[in-house]
Amino acid sequence: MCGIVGYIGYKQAQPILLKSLKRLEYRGYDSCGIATIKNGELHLFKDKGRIVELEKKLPQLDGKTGIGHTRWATHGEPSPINAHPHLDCHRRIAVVHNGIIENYLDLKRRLIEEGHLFLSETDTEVIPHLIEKYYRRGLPEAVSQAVNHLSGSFAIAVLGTVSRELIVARKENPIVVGLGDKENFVASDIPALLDYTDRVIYLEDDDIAFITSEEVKITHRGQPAIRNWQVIPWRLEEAKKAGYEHFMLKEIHEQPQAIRQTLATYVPETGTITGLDIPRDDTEPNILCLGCGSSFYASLVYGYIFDKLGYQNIKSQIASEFIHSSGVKDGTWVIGITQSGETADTLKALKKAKEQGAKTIAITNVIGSTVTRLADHILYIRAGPEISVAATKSFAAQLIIGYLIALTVASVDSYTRDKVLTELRTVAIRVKQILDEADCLNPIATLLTKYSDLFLIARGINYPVVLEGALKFKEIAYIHADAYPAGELKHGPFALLRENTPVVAIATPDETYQSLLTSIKEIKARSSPVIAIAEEGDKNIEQIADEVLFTPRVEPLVSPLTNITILQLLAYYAAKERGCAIDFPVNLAKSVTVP
Ligand code: F1P
Repeated sequence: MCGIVGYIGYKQAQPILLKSLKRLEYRGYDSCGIATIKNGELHLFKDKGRIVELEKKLPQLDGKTGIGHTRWATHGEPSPINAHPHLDCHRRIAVVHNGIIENYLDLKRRLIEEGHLFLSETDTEVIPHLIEKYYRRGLPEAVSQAVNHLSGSFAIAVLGTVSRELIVARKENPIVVGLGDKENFVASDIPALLDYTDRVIYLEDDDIAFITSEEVKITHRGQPAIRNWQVIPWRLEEAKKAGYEHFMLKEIHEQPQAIRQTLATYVPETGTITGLDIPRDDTEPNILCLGCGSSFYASLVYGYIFDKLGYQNIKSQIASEFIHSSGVKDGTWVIGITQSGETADTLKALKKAKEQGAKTIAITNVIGSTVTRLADHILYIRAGPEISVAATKSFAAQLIIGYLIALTVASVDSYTRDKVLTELRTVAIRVKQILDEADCLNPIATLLTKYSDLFLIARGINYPVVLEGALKFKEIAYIHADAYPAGELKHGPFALLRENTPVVAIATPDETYQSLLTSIKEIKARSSPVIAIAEEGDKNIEQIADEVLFTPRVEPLVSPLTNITILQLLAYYAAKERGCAIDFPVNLAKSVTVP
């Protein structure tokens, strides 16, 4: 949820920390701060608001060692006092933290009894005080002792005035160490490091790294540990806006590439599917897909894809709901879908499934992310870094993996398999066609901003697509949007339909088309404006809908990829018209690392 950065080397830390923090703002942006050390003195500046605002007020904090933080509040409102870094009583130790310390009230009470002075309402503040309490023979020993007393989840970076080193520790929250030449870096996520290095070490749970400008020493539960570094496959350009006004628009435009790259990873140009890391030797396994938000909606599309390819043994569940359920039977394939690979609810659910004997498969975009160390099998989507909080290209890439698993698990003949693969290659071109004419969607998006409620409907495989579309309207345009399978309207929602409740209907051709037309007529009879998404050349629809957005012809099975592109663009333009902070929606964060 929060973003952590750290630097130790021969350059001034402040500009590096600020630049890195800006690349992590998608993780939280309600307050921020940095601390540096120079000549044994700690310099601190923190405030409410985003990094650009902090930058305007920030004095020059000298020092070639420093830590920084951008926050998504959990304990205590966004305020300068609650912003990180937090300090011990004597301003000798500074800590930034991502996660939740579950036993902080207990620790805080005891530390106060022992005379420690607390300033904030955060759970984090117990950490510098605990380190202070155990400080005898230096910072490394004190940090190692302090973390043993923390329950909950955390990634922390610690700075002390006495020795020139950075110490980081992790438990169930991400943190990576970036390796430079006579300098080293720390960050919650890769985009923060891309300006400086492409070599990283992913820490494991219960690791502590002791970092100087020359070396990185790691211990695991007190014992020395070796962690090999890896090369980051992403380029810096991919984490920049590249001339687009927002990351979200850029990422929607990268959708054809995300589809193509993900496909190319598992399907050579002329061949069949290879290298899909899924359990072998199981006939007709029970499959349960788990995810949150967009990733969960992707899993719902999987259900329809599998069904259409003749495989019914698949279900989906919201990860945070699965946690409270009785779970799964031994041997079930449990597929955890998570773009970031760090979503706490999905990780928790997957862990539970694994403990119950499930065969776990992770679908993720982030190499080395926590889920890749948890699951038995890993399937990477190749979407490139996704910065905007609202998922777009990762959703499309997740769908591609769904098609490939379905084609592998269902007993489809080679003709069907080749046909679907050809359709998937073609759909990237069709999505590009939509993007080339994206501006035409602007007037309809503007029209939608006139209303405070919006309904979206579809039937069959496009039902999860309207759920995902509605999520985009809520997340970035702050328009209340509800999605329904069209058949459900008459079971309740019709009571809400009026002239001021527009309905966006996906009416692209498939076996549900006629029923969908009937639903549209029923809606029109209740005078709600209908905006239909239909295949180009569809004359029927023009007669009944108020507005029609035409999409290029694709096979119904792959239509979620074209239809979601239209909904993403509509939500984007609506948000833009409303002047919303599109990449950084209020109260949200991209990487939800708290359960
Ligand atoms: C899941 C998710 C995203 C959503 C937002 C919050 O993330 O719900 O779908 O857009 O970013 O988190 P993930 O598990 O796919 O990383």
